[in-house]
Amino acid sequence: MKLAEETFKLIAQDVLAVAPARAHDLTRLHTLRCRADKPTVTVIGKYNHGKSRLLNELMGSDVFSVADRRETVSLAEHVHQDVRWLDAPGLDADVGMADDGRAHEAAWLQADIRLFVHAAKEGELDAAERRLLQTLRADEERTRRKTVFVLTQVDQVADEQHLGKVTDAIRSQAPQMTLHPVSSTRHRQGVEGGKKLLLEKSGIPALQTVLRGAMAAVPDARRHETDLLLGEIRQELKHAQTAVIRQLQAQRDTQQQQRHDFEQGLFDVLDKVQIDLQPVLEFTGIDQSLVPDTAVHEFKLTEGKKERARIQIAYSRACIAIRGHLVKHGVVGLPLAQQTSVRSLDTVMVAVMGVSVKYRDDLRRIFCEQAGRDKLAADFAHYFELSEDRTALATQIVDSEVALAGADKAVSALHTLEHV
Ligand SMILES: Nc1nc2c(ncn2[C@@H]2O[C@H](COP(=O)(O)OP(=O)(O)O)[C@@H](O)[C@H]2O)c(=O)[nH]1
Ligand SMILES: [Mg+2]
Repeated sequence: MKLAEETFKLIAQDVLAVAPARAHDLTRLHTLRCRADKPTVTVIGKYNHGKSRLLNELMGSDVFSVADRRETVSLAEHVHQDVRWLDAPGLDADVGMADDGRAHEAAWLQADIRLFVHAAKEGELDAAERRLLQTLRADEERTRRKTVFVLTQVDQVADEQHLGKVTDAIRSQAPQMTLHPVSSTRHRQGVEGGKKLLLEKSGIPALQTVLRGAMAAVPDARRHETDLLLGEIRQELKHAQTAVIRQLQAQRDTQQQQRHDFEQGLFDVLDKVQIDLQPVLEFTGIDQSLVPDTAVHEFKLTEGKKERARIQIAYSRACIAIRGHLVKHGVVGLPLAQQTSVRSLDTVMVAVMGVSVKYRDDLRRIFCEQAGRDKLAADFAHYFELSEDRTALATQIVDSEVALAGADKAVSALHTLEHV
């Protein structure tokens, strides 16, 4: 069934977003699914080798412009007896890009059958023609689009013997190809003069028979080509989809594992801190740290000062242990939005713990009670998630999710193309 242009365009967009290298195949599919009904025949070959005239003779009318100089700059199209004939510009090394583009369009995007045209009087194929022929052959193997080798202007060659030499030479250059020698001039003379022998000798009727056979095979070839292109694209999309699913899974696993390692590590550190704090927290009698100093004690070392120093040191050690854990897990600073102009305060430790701890009760509350530990775990996890590597990973995951959505969309778009 033919597909609406607009529908195809939307599908192509989705597919191309995932498989940009398939632009050419999609354009061809566009021809196959939206345009093509009549078999399309085009010519391909160098300037002045008689392409336009050959098409005129095959159709039996002078539709396409024939010239001794460079002609046929645009793609000319004519429908004749249910066949779409396309006259393409010539291919030459010194030809501008525009002509090459149009010849490419005709041969690769439009045509079901290509007539590879080479004038007998030019002798052997040149390197560019040989390359082109190889490409056409390879494409025929893949897509089943036929290339027919037409040796034109055979009347221009001195005699049969010379023609034999030329055909032998070309056959050895392109052994897989069958040559179809023709003369448009003889054909025209035969038609106009009603000369049957000349007509036969022109090679055009024989070529028409070959073409009829090729045209009969076009519907099958098109089905094959459509299935082939869709199949290849489908596979590429599935590959892309699988790859992004795997990537996303790996990223999520990493994300989870890192979080788990961070939390587990912090628990272990807090357990150790708690044990280390025990000697400081356990005391008998009165808590000297709570006994205030007075002016009299200003330059004296009191029990209260000693105790408070012990608590400070214990607290510092706890902080060092936690800071070590944070750095190990990439929590090296405050997120940008939270930074102040006072660099020494710009740390996660200060943000979570405050500036200092003086009393045993504070140490107990912060490090030993469940609520305190839970709060530490939650606060540090918060900064862990805001650290550079973690936010980068989170961004990567979002990117992968977007890519996966794109791949899913492309797969279902292609599915539509396959089943509408
Ligand atoms: N003698 C002779 N001249 C031909 C034949 N076919 C084409 N020509 C001439 O070759 C020139 C180029 O032909 P054209 O079809 O325009 O070549 P194109 O550039 O490949 O399309 C024109 O002058 C044609 O009349 C042929 O079979 N015999
Ligand atoms: Mg031409």
